[in-house]
Amino acid sequence: MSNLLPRARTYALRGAPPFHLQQRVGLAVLSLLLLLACIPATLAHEFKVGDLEIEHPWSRATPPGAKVAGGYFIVINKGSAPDRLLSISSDISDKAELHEMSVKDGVMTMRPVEGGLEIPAGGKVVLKPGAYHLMFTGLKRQPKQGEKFPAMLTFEKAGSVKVEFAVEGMGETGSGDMDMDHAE
Ligand SMILES: [Cu+2]
Repeated sequence: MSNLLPRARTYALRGAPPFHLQQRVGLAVLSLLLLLACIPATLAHEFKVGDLEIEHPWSRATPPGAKVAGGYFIVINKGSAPDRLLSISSDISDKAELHEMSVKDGVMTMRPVEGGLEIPAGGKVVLKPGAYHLMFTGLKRQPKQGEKFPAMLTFEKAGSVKVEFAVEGMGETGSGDMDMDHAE
């Protein structure tokens, strides 16, 4: 802070409004606080294994009696070779499958992805409602909004990683809109 004083004096001598410097210091402090506030959230929602980063796994609360729940996240491959998401498991359900959704002749269909999902070298795949997604089938209990449940993702090269799915509200559609196209 010591080097601020001569600058403050310079401003005062030039007749600059005294609040000018205060405003700037205030903005710097605000930015720093925002930055610090963001760090724990980012760490809590990001998982790494090998060259892969898994960002913000999330699911949705389900109505009583529901047998399936979706699972979504972004996976980024920072490596120079493609990898493949092979399987998923979680205590919340009997099974977890990888699905893709598409519209054919105006009918929305959902089917399992055969042979795993490729994560291109240096690329990313977005799992979201209306596109690639996980489906937890045979739910043993209903995921509740605000909780997190663990799951294991297994990749061909990077291996297995334990992640936590943050459960959001029933109407949540994710950051993007509900487009029915495949993710690239
Ligand atoms: Cu599905």
